[in-house]
Amino acid sequence: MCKMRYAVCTAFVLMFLICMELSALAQGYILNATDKIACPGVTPLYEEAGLYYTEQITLAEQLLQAGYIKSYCEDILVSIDSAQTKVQQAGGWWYFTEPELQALPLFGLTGKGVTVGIIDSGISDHQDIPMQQIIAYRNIADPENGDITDTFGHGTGVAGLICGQGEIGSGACGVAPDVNLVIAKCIEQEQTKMSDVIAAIAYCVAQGCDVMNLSLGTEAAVDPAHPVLLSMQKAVDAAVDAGCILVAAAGNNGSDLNEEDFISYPAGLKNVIGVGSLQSGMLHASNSQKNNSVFLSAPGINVWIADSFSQNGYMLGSGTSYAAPIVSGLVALIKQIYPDAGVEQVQEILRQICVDRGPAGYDIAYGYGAVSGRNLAICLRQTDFWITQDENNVFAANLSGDRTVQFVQAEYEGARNVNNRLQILNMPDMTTQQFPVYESRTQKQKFFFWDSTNLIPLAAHVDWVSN
Ligand SMILES: [Ca+2]
Repeated sequence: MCKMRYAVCTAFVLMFLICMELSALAQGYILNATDKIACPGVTPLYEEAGLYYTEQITLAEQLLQAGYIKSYCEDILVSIDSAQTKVQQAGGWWYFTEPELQALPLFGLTGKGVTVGIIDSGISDHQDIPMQQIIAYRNIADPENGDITDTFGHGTGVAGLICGQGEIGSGACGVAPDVNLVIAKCIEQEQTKMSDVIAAIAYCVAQGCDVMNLSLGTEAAVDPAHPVLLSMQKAVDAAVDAGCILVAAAGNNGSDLNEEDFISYPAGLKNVIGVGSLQSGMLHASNSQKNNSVFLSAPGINVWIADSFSQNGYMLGSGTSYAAPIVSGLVALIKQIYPDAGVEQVQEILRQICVDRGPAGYDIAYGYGAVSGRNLAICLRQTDFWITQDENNVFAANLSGDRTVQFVQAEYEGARNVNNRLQILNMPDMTTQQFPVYESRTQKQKFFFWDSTNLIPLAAHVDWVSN
């Protein structure tokens, strides 16, 4: 069957090779196939999703007539965040000093064992980015060319926000420093094609990515019924079926185009987590897109990013491009605890941990709200640890299962260990208090963290040895 198809296609191609010089090849076509196609002039974009590509409209038409494809459509351009701006100025660690995110590096959740795909302009060597954690890479537009150097100065910043290991106050800091990276370079300069984004998604799935970051999107208004979006949705659905979580920048046209129906894709596609940007104070950034593609918001204005071009290696970056990777990093933490979590479960967790802002409930500026790493840590660790308060105002920490803790009395006099329950007698008047504890079975010192404002444990740095 395949051979027959190949033969038929070959005949088409022989015919069209003659005509090729006469046709305009600048724009290619995405093919929505009924089955696998092996045919000169046709390249696979995402075979599992039935998506292929050709530069020859006549070939696309012939394949349609012969029933090999259900439809085809013109490829469209996708841009790295057009409004992303970078400023040569120090600062910008606010995103890690906000109460909602400040405890993140301490939570013992680092994304270890999770793989994040970065579909962007490549990556350049940077002192804060753990290049050894790159487990696979490809130049999507030019697979023969192994070079994935960041030629635009965007992907490196995105990578730093996901897994940068720099110090707060000097370096690029990410929320999931131990993740593995897959680099799918599909952008040389500002723009790429939707077909390359589809091929990049396919590549990331094939490399076993748990999470994909797409800090890019369509700039011009696209009809939601445009066939290219149907193709893109097929690619997203196939990736989601494979267990991937896709996170995308919602776009930066909030100020210019204050229309609710201006949606950037892929953020606007079903099952893609669209991210809006926040400025200092965790407030909506005015240029961040306002529409129902925004699932939640994250810091994205004047954040300190790794930069491959500036002299000191850093810039202040702004745009939803830089909000999305913070969410991708947080999703990696979710995947660390729940490796099999699908997009619906991840979305439910994200809904729970967001801090509602703006109009009550979901709104098109903040989505479900401002992302909170602190709430995420509580959410992810709640099965390990909980706190009770009795009538004498005694707080007790309990561990699930047969685990026990022994409090190091000398460290904090207001607590004691009673029947393997950690009792905290006098709550310290601090937002977050760190308590060292020993786990009896391993005798290893652990820490947990306590939010005395909300009387909730931020069980962190507790890498319990399972039975
Ligand atoms: Ca709201």
